Amino acid sequence: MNEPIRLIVLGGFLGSGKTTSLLALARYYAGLGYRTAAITNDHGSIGFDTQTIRAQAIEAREISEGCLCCRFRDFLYAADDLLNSTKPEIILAEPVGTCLNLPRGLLLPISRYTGERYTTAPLSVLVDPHRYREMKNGNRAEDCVRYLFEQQLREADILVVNKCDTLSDKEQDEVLAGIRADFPLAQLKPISAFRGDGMESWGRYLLDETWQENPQRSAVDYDRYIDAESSLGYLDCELAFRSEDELDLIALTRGGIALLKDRFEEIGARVAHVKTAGSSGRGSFRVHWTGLGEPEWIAVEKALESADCLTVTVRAKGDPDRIAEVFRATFQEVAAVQRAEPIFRSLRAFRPRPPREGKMR
Ligand SMILES: Nc1nc2c(ncn2[C@@H]2O[C@H](COP(=O)(O)OP(=O)(O)OP(=O)(O)O)[C@@H](O)[C@H]2O)c(=O)[nH]1
Ligand SMILES: [Mg+2]
Repeated sequence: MNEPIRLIVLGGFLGSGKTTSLLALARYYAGLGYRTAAITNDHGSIGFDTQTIRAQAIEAREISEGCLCCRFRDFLYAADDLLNSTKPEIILAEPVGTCLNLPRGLLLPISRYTGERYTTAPLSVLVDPHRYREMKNGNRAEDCVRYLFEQQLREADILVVNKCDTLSDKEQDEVLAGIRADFPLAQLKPISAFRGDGMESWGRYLLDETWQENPQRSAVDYDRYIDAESSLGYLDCELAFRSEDELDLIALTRGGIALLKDRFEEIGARVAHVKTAGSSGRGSFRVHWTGLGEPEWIAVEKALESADCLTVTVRAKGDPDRIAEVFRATFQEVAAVQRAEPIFRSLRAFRPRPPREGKMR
């Protein structure tokens, strides 16, 4: 009989760095000679993270329109499909950044029903230290979102404190001490997925067969979970531009994101993660903005699409219809500066379906 495949689940709030860490882990395991594949998860069907992961030549399957626990059967189909096609030794799975109840909703049924094919690694929950501080100070986050954030941390076997490259040694010590005091029974792994710091210690632990489950886990309050999930509006959009002159997509996107920041603030929409991918004759790029600090621009080697086009997903606390209205007006305005007209090939905004307790679909 074949060895069971190691299934590594990377949880954590929106923008905490799950996709970046998944790619860093895949690189680390490739260096050790393992074949890896990925399962991604999105409320929409635009597949932003899937494209990012496939661009690194990693085989990926995507579960859309619902979280991994609610789509458990689809998750198993996806894992089995990978198993039968690319035969990975390790599958790295990224649930949506609002997913809760991963130990009971995903890891337990995997062990119970498919233990001969898959062996689960300890649950990692990525933490953005700046979000942690924001949630702890509590002046921006409303209760239900803070509940979701903290409950995600309570579920973790390993709390992976990411983005340590953005902290001084003193700040890192303070954040780690705070997290250790709040969640004393989870393993703590500081990393920088960007720089690769801490990957060895975390990556090895994920392969360790002798790991201990965090005994601190408490039951999920589904009412608060549902409130949090539906309070975070979701938007995805694919847009192109009609223009007589040559378009400067980078300048247009820069203007669009800057204006969105102001407009979202005006309507009280609090950004958790805006992800943008663009492709033009002048090059391809991704822009991430987590609502903390400045948007981050990443140059991408491979054009995601040939024409001047943008893919945008937004997760922000606020009314999705208002968010969509503002989004549309913003891109009309910044396109007009270049005498261009946006063509919204698709634009959808909604409150994600409430997670359903104990229901497998
Ligand atoms: N400075 C720094 N930034 C990071 C690091 N890891 C991720 N980021 C940035 O954090 C932002 C969010 O990263 P993602 O990997 O997309 O986060 P995610 O958790 O997958 O986000 P969702 O899929 O929306 O939930 C991006 O701007 C990343 O470049 C890190 O180690 N250091
Ligand atoms: Mg992601």
